[in-house]
Amino acid sequence: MRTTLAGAAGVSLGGCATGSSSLVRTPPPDEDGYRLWLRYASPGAAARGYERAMRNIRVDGASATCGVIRNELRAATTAMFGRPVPLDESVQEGSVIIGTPRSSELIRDLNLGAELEGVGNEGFVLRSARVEGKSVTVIAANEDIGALYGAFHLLRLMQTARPIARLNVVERPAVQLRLMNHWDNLNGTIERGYAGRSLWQWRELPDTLSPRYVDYARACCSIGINGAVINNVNADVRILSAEYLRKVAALADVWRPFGVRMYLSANFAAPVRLGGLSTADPRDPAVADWWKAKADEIYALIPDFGGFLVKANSEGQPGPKTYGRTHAEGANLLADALAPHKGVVMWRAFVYDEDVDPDRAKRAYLEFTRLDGQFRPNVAVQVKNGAIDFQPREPFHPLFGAMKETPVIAEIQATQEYTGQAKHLVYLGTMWKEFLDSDTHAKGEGSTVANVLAGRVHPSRITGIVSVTNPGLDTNWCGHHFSQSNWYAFGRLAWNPELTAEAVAEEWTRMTFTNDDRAVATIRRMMISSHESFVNYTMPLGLHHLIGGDHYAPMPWNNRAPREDWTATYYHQASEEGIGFDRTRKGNRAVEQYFPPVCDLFDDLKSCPEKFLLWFHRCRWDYRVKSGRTLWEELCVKYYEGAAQAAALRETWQSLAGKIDARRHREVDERLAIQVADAAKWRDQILEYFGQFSKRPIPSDLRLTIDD
Ligand code: BDP
Repeated sequence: MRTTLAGAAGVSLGGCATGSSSLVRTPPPDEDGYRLWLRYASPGAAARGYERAMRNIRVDGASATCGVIRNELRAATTAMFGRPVPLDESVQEGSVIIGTPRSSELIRDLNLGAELEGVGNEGFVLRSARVEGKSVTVIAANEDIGALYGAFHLLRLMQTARPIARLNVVERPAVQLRLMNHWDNLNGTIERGYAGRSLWQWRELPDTLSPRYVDYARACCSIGINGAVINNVNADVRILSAEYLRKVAALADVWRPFGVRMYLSANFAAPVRLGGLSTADPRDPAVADWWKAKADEIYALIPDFGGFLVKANSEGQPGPKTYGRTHAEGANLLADALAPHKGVVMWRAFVYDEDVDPDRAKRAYLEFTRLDGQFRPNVAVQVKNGAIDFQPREPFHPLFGAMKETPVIAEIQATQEYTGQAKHLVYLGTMWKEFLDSDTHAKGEGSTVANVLAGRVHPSRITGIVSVTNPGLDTNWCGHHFSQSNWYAFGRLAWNPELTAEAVAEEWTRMTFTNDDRAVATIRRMMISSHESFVNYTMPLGLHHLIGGDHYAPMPWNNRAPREDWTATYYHQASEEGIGFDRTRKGNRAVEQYFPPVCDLFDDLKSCPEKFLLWFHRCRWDYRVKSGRTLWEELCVKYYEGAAQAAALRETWQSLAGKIDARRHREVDERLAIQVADAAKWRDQILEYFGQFSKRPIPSDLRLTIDD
């Protein structure tokens, strides 16, 4: 039996969450984290003002999306005020009126033409206005989905204790594709997933629909995410079989009213492995026919299917190079099949063929820049934020800004593969802002990555930011309660990369934990410093890929793997002389992949930001860094600082006892205990290892701080 949308969306919100008075001494009731940032806690003292501005809600329009707006507002107001705000047609002092010029005469009469023209299909205008002589709040959009985003915006203002009396908000998303990338396998496991098994119940689908599918879509939609690739990039061909497509279509049906479109990872060898052809060569007409027929089959089931994501000729995946063809020929093959249906191909640039260059960091740029101009209009190249692989810190990938005629979309990773795997509290909003704000100088100053992604540097047919994501079947979706903040930050920053990491952290904290100003400030500070601390106790000063095993603990001694570029020693190159990878003009010239003056900045030892020092430079152990210390001393300082910061993080969290419900407080604390122990252990192991090369002791004052 199918669960109805209304039922699932309304009911699953559950009971009401607790308020925020700073007078509260006993902790609020336990919560399990299921409701994410959609708890709709009582707004405390602000409730009366909100209720005055929300006497009734009028949603003009009959679509399923309008139904979602009604459900969400009814459930939210019930939780916040203890009673639902009536949904009716009346216009009175304090009405909230929602609609589009097509669905609503009232909205049409407001003459918002100019503003609405600027907000596109997904944007909205949220405004305090006078209608029929009454003070009302209006959410106007061109399409119902824009109105839904506007409703979530209004609810966010209330959840974060902001005034809603004199509103004048005009919003539109910065990029078109804001997609979750799930690395979920058909057997229910998740590659690099740390929050339980896959959300998608393949055995139950298509007939039984878990209410979680609705809550997932609500969560995505509430932060502007408008699509999901639901299967692993290491793609099982069966996802394209008739049997699975029916299941996929059932999920797409659930998500449609929330504006969450369905995308699939496609295996390039599908014509052979699924279709029984003898080749998957893009130049073979039978192969092209197979993909065309497959696309037609998909669109018959899912008329608004978004398109394919492809990992080709990377880490053992099949691809066009298997047949002596280029990535462009491969991408175009699928693009031609999707084009009649307006679907897109997201072709990943996560490739690092050893034949291309000895340095893994240089390979994708070399392969893809030479193909610029050869892709079909409905292809975008999907590029990870850095040139290696979601390291705790990387300089931005040189492909951003370098492709003038090919849309480039960014892939970031909210699942914390290399950043503590939902055991460590690491808020990634700061790291992503560092990436988005990086100036590529592709067309002079101001060519930031965010501007490149928004198509403001090179005009772009397709724009997007996607994230490898973290939810699984764990009750709190993400394993660590704080890992939810990375899902949240992805959505918010993809919608608006101009937001600050601080603002996003604060919003999330208020919605997820409490509106107590002091507690909020404390949690925000914890979140903002957490990424730098993690870098400090794992890979400071530009070190990267000090990893092995399951990518959790740093293992700088790892010198054995099926490929050299999967070891750690390949990257740090520590010896008695020094440490670091020489990517300067005197070294392997990787810096030249960046535009001037970025290449000069990175190339010159004096100007290279120290956070990237050993990424670009090989330095002697006694090299003097800016602090006046030797490199070895500085490394020791960073690792000690990081471990101390981890310990301080836990102490700060413990000071919040009583402000946060006991259950979530305890569960976070338990993980912080692991983080503190790991940070100290990793510091000691890593410094002991590098000490064998530097032949220097750890400065005694550092050791003293610990022994004390
Ligand atoms: C790496 C992961 C691996 C993925 C690969 C990818 O370790 O599991 O398959 O990236 O992005 O980060 O394709």
